[in-house]
Amino acid sequence: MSIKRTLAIIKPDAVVAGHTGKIIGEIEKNGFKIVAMKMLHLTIRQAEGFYAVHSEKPFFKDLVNFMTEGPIVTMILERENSILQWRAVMGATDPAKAEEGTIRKTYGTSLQRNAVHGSDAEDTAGTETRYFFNAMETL
Ligand code: IDP
Ligand code: MG
Repeated sequence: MSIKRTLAIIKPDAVVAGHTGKIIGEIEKNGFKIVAMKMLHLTIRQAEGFYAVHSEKPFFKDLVNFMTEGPIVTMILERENSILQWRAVMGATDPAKAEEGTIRKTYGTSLQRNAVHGSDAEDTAGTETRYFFNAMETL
């Protein structure tokens, strides 16, 4: 298995609650290398662009409002099989259904306010990392 990259986001609910450090600790403990990281406060347009794939979903507007309500921390993570491994560490989308010990189970508070994001496939990992980080930042 080759070393691959994925995009992780600590969402506004987890940042404002003061969980950033603990979540970064979980990431490192699980063997991911953080190869790029930045904190930023998304505009509505930026959040709409990031979640464009969900633009027809009934929860889209609420999701965009949530993702713009405060700062986020976005990171590129690297390890073997990083996309699936990061999704396993995050847990299921709905914290109520996530496994014990996962980040979403521990820090998520609702289906929407679920603390973290992770890319779901190789193509989206590529698109999403390029959305936040330019070529020079990801060497
Ligand atoms: P994922 O983050 O586990 O990949 P997606 O289905 O891609 O889940 O949804 C993106 C984000 O949209 C979720 O992480 C969650 O914050 C929000 N979301 C997904 N489904 C719902 C819903 O049914 N109601 C409200 N928010 C939702
Ligand atoms: Mg998704």
